Amino acid sequence: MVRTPFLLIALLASLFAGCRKGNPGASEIVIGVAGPMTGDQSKLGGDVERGTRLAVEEWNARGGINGKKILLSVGDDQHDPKQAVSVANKLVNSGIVGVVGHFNSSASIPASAVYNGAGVPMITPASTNPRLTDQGFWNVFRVCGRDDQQGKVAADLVGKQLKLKRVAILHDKTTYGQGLAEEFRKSLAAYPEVTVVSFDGITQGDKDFRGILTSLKGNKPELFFFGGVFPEGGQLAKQAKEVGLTAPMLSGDGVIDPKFIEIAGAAAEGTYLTFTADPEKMPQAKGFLEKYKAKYGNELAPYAIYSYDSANILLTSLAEAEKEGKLKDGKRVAEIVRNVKYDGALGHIEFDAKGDVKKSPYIVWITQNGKFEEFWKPKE
Ligand code: ABU
Repeated sequence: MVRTPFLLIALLASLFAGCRKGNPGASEIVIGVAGPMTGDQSKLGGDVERGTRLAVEEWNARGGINGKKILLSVGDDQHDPKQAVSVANKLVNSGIVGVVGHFNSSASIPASAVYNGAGVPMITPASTNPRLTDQGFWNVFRVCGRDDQQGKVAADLVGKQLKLKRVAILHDKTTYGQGLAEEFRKSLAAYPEVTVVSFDGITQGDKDFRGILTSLKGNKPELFFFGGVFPEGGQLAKQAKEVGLTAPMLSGDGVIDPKFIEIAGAAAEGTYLTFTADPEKMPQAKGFLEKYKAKYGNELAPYAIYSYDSANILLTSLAEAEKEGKLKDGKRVAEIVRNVKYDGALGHIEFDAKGDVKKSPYIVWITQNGKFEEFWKPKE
C-alpha cells in the first residue's frame, strides 16, 4: 500500500527523464559536443567543450533560437574509434539536431557515418585528416584545415626555409598521426635533396621511446618529424635529449598545447610546430579571447576558438532553418551551413563543396622560452 505512490512517482520520473533525453521539450533544442573528455587528451576535449559552451551560453542569453533554449549534450569518446561510434549513437538517440566534434580524426571519421545515417550535421573544429571530408558526406564540415595542407607547410619548412638534407619521421599509427606523417613525406618529394632516413610508428599510450630514438639517432637526421598528439610528443622531445639526439623535433597541430611544454620541460625548446596564425594577433578574435579567458582562465586552448566558431556556425544555421520550420531537417541545415558566409572569431569562413574551409593558412611555430611563438609563414 505504502509503496504504490513511490512506484508511481518513480515510473513518472523515469518516463519524464526518458522524454527529456530522447525528445527535447518543444521549448528546447539539443546540440552535441564530442571529443576526448577524459583520459590523456582530456585537455583537448575540454577545450572543445569550453569553446562550444561559451557560444551556447551567449545564444541562450540572447533568447536561444526563436525562444527555444539550447541544451548541450556532451559525449566522451576518449579518442577511441569504437567509443566514438557509441557516443555518436547516444547523442543521436538523445535528439541532437547537430554536433560540434569530434576532436580526433580517428573518432570523427567513424562517427560521421552514424551522424550521416541519422541526418545530423556535424562540424569538427579539429579533425584534419583529409579522409573525413573526402568521404563525400553531405552532413560533414570542418572549420580547421587538412593534413595535406599542413604536411606541405612542414615539408616547405624543411626543404625551403631550413634547407635540411636528412630527416627522420615518426608517427603514432593513428589516422591523424600516420596520415600527417605520410602527407609530410609525400610533400618532401618536391625536395629531392632531402632524404627521409627512416619512417617508423610508435604506439599511442606508451611512455618510453628511448629505444626507437636511439636507433633513429644512428641515422644522423638533422630533424625528426612526429605525427601525433602532445602526450607522446612531449615524451619524445624529452627523451630525444636524454638519448643525445640533438636534432629538433617538428610536429603538427596535435602537439601545440601547453601540456606539451609541461611534459617535455626544457627539451621542448626549439621544437617546430605547424598550426594556423596566432589569434592573439587577430583583431576579430579579441572579443572571444576576452570572454574565454574571463570564464576559463588564461591557459592556452588552441582549438577552443575553432570550437566557438563551429558552434556559432551550427547555431546560426539552425536558427535559419527554424525560421523555415525546418530545424529538424538535417539536410536543410547542412545546406545552410554549406552556403554560410560567416565572420567569426577566426575571421571569414566559407565552406567548399566537400565541407572544407576555403582558406586554412598554416604557418610554423617554434617553442621558445617556454612559449609558442610564430616562426615562419610560407608565401601565399
Ligand atoms: N588535428 C589535430 C588532432 C586531431 C586529429 O586527430 O585530427
